[in-house]
Amino acid sequence: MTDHQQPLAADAAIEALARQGITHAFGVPGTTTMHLLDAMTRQDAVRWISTRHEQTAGHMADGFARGAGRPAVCMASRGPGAANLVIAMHNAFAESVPVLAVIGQVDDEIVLRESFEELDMVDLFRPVTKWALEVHDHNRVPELVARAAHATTAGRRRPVMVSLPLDVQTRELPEPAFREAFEVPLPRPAPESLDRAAEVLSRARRPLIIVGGGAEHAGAQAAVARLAEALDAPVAGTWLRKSAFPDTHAAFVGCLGFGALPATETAFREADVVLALGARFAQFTTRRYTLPSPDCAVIQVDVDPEELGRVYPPVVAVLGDARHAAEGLADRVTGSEERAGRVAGLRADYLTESILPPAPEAQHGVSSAAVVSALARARDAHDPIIVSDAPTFAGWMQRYLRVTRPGSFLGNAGGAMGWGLPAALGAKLARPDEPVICVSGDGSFWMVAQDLETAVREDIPVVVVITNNFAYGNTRDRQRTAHGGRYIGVHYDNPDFAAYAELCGALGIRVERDEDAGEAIDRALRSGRPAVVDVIQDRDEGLPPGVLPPGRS
Ligand SMILES: Cc1ncc(C[n+]2csc(CCOP(=O)(O)OP(=O)(O)O)c2C)c(N)n1
Ligand SMILES: [Mg+2]
Repeated sequence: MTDHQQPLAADAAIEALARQGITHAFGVPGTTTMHLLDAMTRQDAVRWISTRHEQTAGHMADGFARGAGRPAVCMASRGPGAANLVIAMHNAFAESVPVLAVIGQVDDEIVLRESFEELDMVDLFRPVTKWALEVHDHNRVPELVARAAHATTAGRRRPVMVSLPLDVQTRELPEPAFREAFEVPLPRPAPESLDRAAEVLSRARRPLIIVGGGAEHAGAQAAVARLAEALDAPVAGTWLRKSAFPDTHAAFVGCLGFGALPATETAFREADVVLALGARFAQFTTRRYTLPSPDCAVIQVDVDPEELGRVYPPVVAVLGDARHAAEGLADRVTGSEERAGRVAGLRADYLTESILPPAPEAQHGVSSAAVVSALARARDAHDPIIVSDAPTFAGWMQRYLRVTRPGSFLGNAGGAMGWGLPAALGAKLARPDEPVICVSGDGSFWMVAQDLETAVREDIPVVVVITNNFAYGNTRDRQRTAHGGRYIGVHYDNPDFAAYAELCGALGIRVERDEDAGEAIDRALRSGRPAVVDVIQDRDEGLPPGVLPPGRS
């Protein structure tokens, strides 16, 4: 029972979250969040999960939001706790994921005296959120907490931070005024803009449709397929958005971005018209802004007006969601035999280039090719969600792992090492009936390995496949190609990760030979337990043949 007479503003904050549809909150407790946690004991709408670091709490909320399609909360206590969260919020911001950070702040009564762990939250989070706010009037807690949660999904999805000073939380609020939750529909594309876009597309000789995360979020797969067929145009995904369009479709020519195949880049380089559906022309997708030719006409469809023309001024800018835009365009465009022939040629090249190269005969440890085969086997047998944290191995999946089901591949284009394990845990909580495999580099896994304990304690059975090359491989490869092979600070030793997993109470399997990888992943998935498959690779194991590290060199 509560030891105070009246409900507090902290209780109202938790109820406001629940009323906005929040079901999961992740975090590390601290002095300034004790009342918020206490309020959670008096309700059961929001499940609290303690993590072993605020970074993982943020990434878990991110993985949950991506898996569920609705926001989750991460919570931290003032200065140090909040600072630990920033990396996760940055990643979610870069990836347009709706995460709400709730921070307990120093009391208003003593703020601005450099009090214990004091740090300006609004300043700290401003660059990594679409809205950062602090509430100073306890009467406004229900309103502003609800608006903060709502803002994560209204318009372009992005993180929001709300800071609640401790003495605001602990004021009595017997009759809070709650807001009703409501959804903001995505903007529908204006028919005139679709008319103009269809005209340009129908006249194009070498069009390319690029589908990004916005298209996947809008559920545009079927509509884009119909458009590609009506227009006779190839379709490319953006970097690591592998499940935005089915690999099996005859118009699909691969994903752009780091590790892209020549056929995919050719489709972009030669295009006279590009239709970008929920895609933002990112650095890797455009090969550092070198792929589109200067005369290429861009038609851009996005729900965020600020994204339209940010990189390339479009000939037609369409404010609206990708699914309705693709549907409207499919009804308007005309096909062409010449273009159909080009699509068939690019597709044939893509299919040839995306055949997995054979594993090298003489090599230490497990080849990356064998890991791709093992993942493909697991995909066929278990239809899992594959979560990619693996910096260097991501290039292998980008090229050679075929993905079809929407929402079945979550890639980390935000860049933060260590996103994978916690994001996989969040995704598993969001979609408990689907198996989840996280593929992580050894360096990345070890940055967040402590949260294997969270997986065991909270019974979240994900399988982590570690491509273990005992190196910051991505960085090592840059030293090889751009710094004359003068290696510094990129090689290290690892503990036995399978033994570590067992110590945490998870299943641990060590794999040392190509032929054992598939069986190990299968066994881990069938165990129904949190599991680590430690795939021992050569110290020089790295990128697919012919792929150079990204960068200027
Ligand atoms: C938090 C963070 N720190 C540093 C980097 C820079 N960085 C990118 S990849 C990488 C090495 C990754 O090593 P590992 O996870 O073992 O994957 P590998 O490249 O060996 O497959 C580093 C240090 C980063 N992206 N994120
Ligand atoms: Mg490594």
